[in-house]
Amino acid sequence: MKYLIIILFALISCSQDTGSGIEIKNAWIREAPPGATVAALYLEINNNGGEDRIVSINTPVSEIAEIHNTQVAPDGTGKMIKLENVSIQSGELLKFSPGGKHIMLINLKKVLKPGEVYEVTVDFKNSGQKSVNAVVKGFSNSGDENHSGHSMGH
Ligand SMILES: [Cu+2]
Repeated sequence: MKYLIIILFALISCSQDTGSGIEIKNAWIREAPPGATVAALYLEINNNGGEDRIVSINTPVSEIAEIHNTQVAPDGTGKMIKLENVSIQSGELLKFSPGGKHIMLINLKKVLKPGEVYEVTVDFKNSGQKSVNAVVKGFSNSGDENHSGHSMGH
């Protein structure tokens, strides 16, 4: 019995080991109809390791991926600001979500249809490359109608 418990513990430890403490989850891309040149990618990065920094982001669907922040001016219009060298503190949950920080996929190579899944790779300064699957969601079911004007402002 003791032997079995040890094996179970080893299995649990294994499955929870993310290598560096960085975990990327809830990744999704907003659909891009024919003719669109940009799309927004959203995800969450949970850092259970030491302080780290995002070096670059790559996807198979665009030539460029930039980190942007949306700032709403007093007149209500949204403006996007490019962020460089985004750091993530130890214990931080960094969220990219509609109306705030997002990853802008620029020079799209293809049309993005709801339900499609693409592998996104984030390159961290200390933790190296981490990949996650991002699902494409349509405008109607992404649950953020209030902010759609901001994130589509490109
Ligand atoms: Cu943007």
